Amino acid sequence: MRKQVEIRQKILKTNEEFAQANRDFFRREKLLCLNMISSPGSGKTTILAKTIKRLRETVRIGVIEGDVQTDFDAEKIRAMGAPAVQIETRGACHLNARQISQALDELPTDKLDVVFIENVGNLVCPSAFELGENGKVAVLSVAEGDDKPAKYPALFAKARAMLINKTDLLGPAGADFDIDRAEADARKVNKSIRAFPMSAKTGDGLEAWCNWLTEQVRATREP
Ligand SMILES: Nc1nc2c(ncn2[C@@H]2O[C@H](COP(=O)(O)OP(=O)(O)O)[C@@H](O)[C@H]2O)c(=O)[nH]1
Ligand SMILES: [Mg+2]
Repeated sequence: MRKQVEIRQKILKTNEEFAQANRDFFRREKLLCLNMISSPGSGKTTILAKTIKRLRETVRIGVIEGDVQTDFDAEKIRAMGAPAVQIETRGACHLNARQISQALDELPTDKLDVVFIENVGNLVCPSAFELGENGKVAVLSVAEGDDKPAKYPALFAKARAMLINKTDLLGPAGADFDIDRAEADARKVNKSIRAFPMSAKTGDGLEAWCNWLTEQVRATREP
């Protein structure tokens, strides 16, 4: 047991060294980096694709995609005209900072304002591994249930923003999700978290999220 604890500490220490190097890089380049974390299927890739389309003229976005297998998501991002690098973790349930450091070499970071990291779909492991990002963005969809912030507080405690996606599925014949409850539970562990209900499918709510993102870019460029 002690040995396992030692191995885990070593992994986290190595990860922190790479995370610090990434952090220094983002600070030097005045580049915003946001780490998106959610369960599989909540809509991260769709939200990113719609965000890229909407902000095409004003914010230059690049994406690092993390999945256990396939490069489907990087292809979807490239189809929107944005640069994307796919990391296949081959079984691992989260991205680590070394992988991000390598992926950054493949992105034209000098021509970007934001690097989004789409982490592997999982509400637990990714929030334990710092990647050197400026902030985390938690994504939920209304089909997952409004109790997730209460059940998985670690992610919501660290996130700058929470996106509540698929609001088009709300209604008597659809999903039963109390947005106020989800927000209130997230605020119990994080008073400053911003909540953005949205439907990436219909575009509803995307404007508020894109305005917030634009403001985050501005604050990173001119601190
Ligand atoms: N109804 C609805 N479906 C959505 C919405 N956003 C994404 N989806 C669908 O949900 C599925 C998973 O989306 P994806 O973006 O791949 O999720 P990811 O695994 O978090 O990247 C896809 O079939 C999307 O078309 C939404 O706002 N409303
Ligand atoms: Mg995806």
